[in-house]
Amino acid sequence: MPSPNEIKAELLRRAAAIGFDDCRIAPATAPRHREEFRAWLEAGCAAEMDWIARGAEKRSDPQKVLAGARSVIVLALNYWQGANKTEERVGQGGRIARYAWGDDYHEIMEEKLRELDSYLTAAGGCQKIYVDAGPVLERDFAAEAGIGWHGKSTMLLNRQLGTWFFLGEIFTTLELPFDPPQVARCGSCTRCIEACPTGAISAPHQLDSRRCISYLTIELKGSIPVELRSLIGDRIYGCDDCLDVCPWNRFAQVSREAEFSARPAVTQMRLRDFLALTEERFREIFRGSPIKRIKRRGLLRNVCVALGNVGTRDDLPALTTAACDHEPLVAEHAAWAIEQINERSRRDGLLHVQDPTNQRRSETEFRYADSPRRSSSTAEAGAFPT
Ligand code: B12
Ligand code: SF4
Ligand code: SF4
Repeated sequence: MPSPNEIKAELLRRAAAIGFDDCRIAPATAPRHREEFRAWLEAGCAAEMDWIARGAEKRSDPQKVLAGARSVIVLALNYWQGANKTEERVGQGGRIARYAWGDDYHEIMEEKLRELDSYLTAAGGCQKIYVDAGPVLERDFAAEAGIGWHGKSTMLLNRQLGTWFFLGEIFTTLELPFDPPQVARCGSCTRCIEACPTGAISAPHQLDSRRCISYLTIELKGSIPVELRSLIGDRIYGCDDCLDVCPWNRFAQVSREAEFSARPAVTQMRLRDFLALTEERFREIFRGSPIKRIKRRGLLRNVCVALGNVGTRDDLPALTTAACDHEPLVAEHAAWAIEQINERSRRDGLLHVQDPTNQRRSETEFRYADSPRRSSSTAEAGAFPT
């Protein structure tokens, strides 16, 4: 049998060979922030994600995940596709969070993790693998293993990858040499907190899902609270604002995974084109994409909110059809969007009449004047956190 050091060396070699960007090991002990996690649940910050509370016991004790677990191997996979692509689409196609531009990371990572699992089984271990969906506080194990540190946005930050990476874990009964945690490097920076359009980061390391656009556009199944709709702007799936502003993303390198590159639906469709999608066409376009999870009804709901915020009178015919959609969720949000556009047009008309120079504001100017706060890009980042 190889020694623990030999197993670790071979594991790292294989992880790099199959494309992981980092691989480190933490002890399979109770996660450091389990009490904070409990408090987060009790404060209602998980919103309607009841599945998190259901798995709370396991999330607080790795022995309940895998009896006899000794080590948690944490793997990071970069998905960064280069700068500015989302900004280019502002107001046209609606913004989609970068992690969802290409193929679904769950399947891509699970396949890679299974390869490493086979090696560890041959080395005498018994394993369980997780990507996102398991009852695991992934960022706590990742921080303990030294993959990065807990940013104030709650994102895990890595010195080379910034925030743009996924996490996966292998719980194993093998006792492997552990890696040391890293020191936190946010310093006095608070950009992510300031950039959040909805104030969802209520304090450093505290995220209230009830206000987070990522939650509202992906996890929430029903109607989006009316008071939050205007703050969503043109985001139709997830949100990257607290990631975009992070100065550590200056060091991000384009991912080596071709599967994460953007699909045509993500880069080419205009907002109102999404409203014409049938169930069948939606499935075709988003097969193998994370976006398929929210189904046609979820995507069209989000598109209506975005059009309500940035749309023009040209979008009204498509919205009028959507207001009769067979899904009441879509119909309700379409009716709201029509009201918003009409209201803007009325105000635009008033401004036009009141303006003595008769210089009508351009549609774009008008749109942005009424749109929610926009975040600056990483490229504009000034002070670097110490
Ligand atoms: C539920 C969930 C969400 C929810 C809630 C997010 C949240 N912050 O809790 C919503 C839908 C909002 C969401 C959004 C996003 N998510 Co998400 N999400 C998860 C999931 C499934 C569970 C997170 C969880 O347990 N939350 C409970 C809270 C308490 O835990 P936590 O946020 O991880 O907080 C940790 C630290 O903040 C720390 N902590 C707590 N208090 C304190 C205090 C101090 C002083 C310190 C130092 C630390 C600390 O301990 C906590 C436990 O580790 C994980 C996968 C997993 N199984 O872990 C993915 C995961 C966190 N998500 C991920 C991603 C990519 C996103 C988005 C970027 C997607 C997007 N672009 O729209 C956004 C980012 C929003 C954000 N700022 O976090 C990645 C993050 C990778 C990374 N580099 O960090 C994960 C790890 C999935 C994966 N396998 O890659 N997500
Ligand atoms: S993902 Fe968006 S809404 Fe959620 S905390 Fe970050 S900036 Fe705020
Ligand atoms: S934006 Fe600043 S405070 Fe927020 S995670 Fe990045 S370095 Fe930390």
